[in-house]
Amino acid sequence: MLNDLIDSLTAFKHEAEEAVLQAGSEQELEGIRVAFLGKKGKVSDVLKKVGSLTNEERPRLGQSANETKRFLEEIFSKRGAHLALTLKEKKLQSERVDLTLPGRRIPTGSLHPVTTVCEEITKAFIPLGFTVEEGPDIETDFYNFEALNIPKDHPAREMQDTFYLSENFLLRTHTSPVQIRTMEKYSPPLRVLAPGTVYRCDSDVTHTPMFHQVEGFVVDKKVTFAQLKGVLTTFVETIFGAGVQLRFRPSFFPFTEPSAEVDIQCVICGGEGCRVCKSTGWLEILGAGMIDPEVFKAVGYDPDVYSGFAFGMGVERIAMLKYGIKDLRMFFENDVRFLEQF
Ligand code: 2U9
Repeated sequence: MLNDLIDSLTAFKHEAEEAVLQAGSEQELEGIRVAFLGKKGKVSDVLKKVGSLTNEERPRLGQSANETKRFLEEIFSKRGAHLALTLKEKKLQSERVDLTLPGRRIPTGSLHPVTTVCEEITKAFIPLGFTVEEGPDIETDFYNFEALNIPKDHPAREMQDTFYLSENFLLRTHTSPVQIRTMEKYSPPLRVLAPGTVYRCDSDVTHTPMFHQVEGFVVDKKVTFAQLKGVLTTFVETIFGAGVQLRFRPSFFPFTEPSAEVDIQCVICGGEGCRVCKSTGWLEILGAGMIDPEVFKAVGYDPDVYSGFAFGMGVERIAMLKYGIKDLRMFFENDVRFLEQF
């Protein structure tokens, strides 16, 4: 009997060895381990028969069973370690990263061309001693019109198709109110630039209800029209290049007297005449003039002591001329193929 049992244990070793080699996963291996070494496993079954042995035989079976258990535990442990390693290698292989692959480009945003040109215009005036001021988009009738010598019923109000929010409040039609507010806040001498968004109830191929302006003004004792010409010549040369000709045409604005519209030599044809300049050789780029004494009176400056000049330009128009953009509406369509060119 004892020998039969010991033979069974020896046979288990061979059986288990073969089964373990066949095990392809850790779960399978565990199943085999339980079949041999578990509470209801083959080794336990043999040990249950110890009652039928003599007192001398029992320790011999015990010894043989322990030796079999040690042997089995060792082959399970070795195979387990081997399977774990194989699994890890497979995982590493499948998750392999090719570090030599070129990176994917993440699309980045860029500044809107109107923002860029607005900054360029502003920067052109900084070396001339100008500082920048900003004001609210919603204005009162006083700051947008009255203080600028545009009283109620003045025909100039019709020129600037206004979005009224109420009888007294409106969307500013120009950035000039910023300059009125600046004059109220500070005393001369002043050299100030007012860039910003403006609104007019007007929409066609060459007008949008919202656009951008940069206005500027200088107030001091004895400011002259000659100084205005000097400042604008320097500005034009910074933005459009040295040697570009300017011309001043008489004009009218309620807030300046005398007033002028300023043209530059056509940047497309160099003055020869083309479709952009309508064969004139000139392009209108801004308006300007000496600040009207009535404007000084509205902010409490003495027009007999102080004089000043002011100018104003549309940023979209400057951007169109500088970059040869033919259609104003392109600025507001937000087509990235257009926007990313700047
Ligand atoms: C104060 C006094 C005077 C600002 C000026 C213009 C002439 C002008 C237009 C250009 C194209 C507006 O965007 S546009 O349609 N502007 O022609 N602007 S003088 O004069 C001022 C401003 C503030 C206190």
